[in-house]
Amino acid sequence: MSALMKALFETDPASAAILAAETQRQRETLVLIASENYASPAILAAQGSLFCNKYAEGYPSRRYYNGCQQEDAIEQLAIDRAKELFGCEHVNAQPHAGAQANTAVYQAVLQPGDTILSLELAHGGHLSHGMKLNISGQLYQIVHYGVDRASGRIVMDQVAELAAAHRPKLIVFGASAYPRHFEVERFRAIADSVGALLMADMAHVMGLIAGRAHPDPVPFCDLVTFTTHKTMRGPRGGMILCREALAKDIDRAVFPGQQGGPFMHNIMAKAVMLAEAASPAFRQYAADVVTNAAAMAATLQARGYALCSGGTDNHLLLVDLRPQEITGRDAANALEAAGICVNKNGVPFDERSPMVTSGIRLGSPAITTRGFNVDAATLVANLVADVLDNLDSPTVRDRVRGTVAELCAAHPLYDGYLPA
Ligand code: DSN
Repeated sequence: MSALMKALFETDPASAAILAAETQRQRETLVLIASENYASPAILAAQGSLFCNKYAEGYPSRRYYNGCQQEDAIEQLAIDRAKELFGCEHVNAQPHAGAQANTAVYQAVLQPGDTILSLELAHGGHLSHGMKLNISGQLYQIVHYGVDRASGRIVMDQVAELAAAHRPKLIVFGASAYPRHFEVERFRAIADSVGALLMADMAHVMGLIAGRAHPDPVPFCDLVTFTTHKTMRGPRGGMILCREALAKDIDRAVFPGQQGGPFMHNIMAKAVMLAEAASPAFRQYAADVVTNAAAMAATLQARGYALCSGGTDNHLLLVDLRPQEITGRDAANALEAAGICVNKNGVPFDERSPMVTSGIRLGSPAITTRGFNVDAATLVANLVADVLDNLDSPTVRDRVRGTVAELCAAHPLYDGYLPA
């Protein structure tokens, strides 16, 4: 155990015991939650660094506090690495999360009452794209496009029609539960046809973009937001990329518009994440995430499960459980009991509530970080199907849990972090 961990166990045994239990849970379960991943030891070290002690309101070389030389250096390093990796004009590395990044964009480029055109939450969108209880839904007029009932794909003709009818100031694409690529060039053309700005929220797929395993929207968009802890495999947080013309407004909206002191320890971890994401190993990782998701999709389909949109282009699958007449909640609970963690998820045109749902969302990013290849991903998908086929069978649950334990033992996590 490291000296820092030793200090934690000595200072606060109660908290340390909870961390130990969580470490065990992460080591002994399979994570198929599409938005989760494992940060590297280097990223954990950066997040636990003494950069957490420093106030540094402002931006590199324009701070409101003294003593920020190393804060300037680390934030500039993160910015320069992001510019290089994504080929963008301006970077803001300070948003505490994806929702803050999106809210800052809205504050920067819109006035209250302006119109945003975005994907319906129930069709795979995100809270911060205009849900009525979110600040985005309260400050702005929201118009939503959706997916086609048969194909499960975004209906681009509807996007064009809604844009022409409502003249949005901002068009947003990006999603939390959409398994397909986006028609970026068509979005750009539609935005241009009505004089709207175009924002991509790439929270889910930015790691695939960094690893060149997903079409790159950056050249086509005025603004790109993303979270750093999903496929990017970094610390929890958000970032914004934009054109130089919007740089001042974006920076002002993040600070002082939305936030106070930046989390410098997290910005250090973002810098480390960007170095990792530029490596050849990360390119292989991104390719493997897509290959593993495709293998899981094919396996589940062969076992008789319906996938929204009929498959996947990226890291996630949305299983529609309506034909089996089981709820997403029951499916997710049964899988958790068998050692496999997924989330219940509404499917487009779902009749059930978001707390029950008719689907589950699966993703390959975490198991791929853990070193699972296509054969192992296929086995995992078969285990999922075994549980779903036998939802109430303790025998099947125990057998699957045994296989999960073997898989976890063969793909150890965070060796030496805490005693096993
Ligand atoms: N909550 C995230 C997800 O699970 O996709 C989106 O922010």
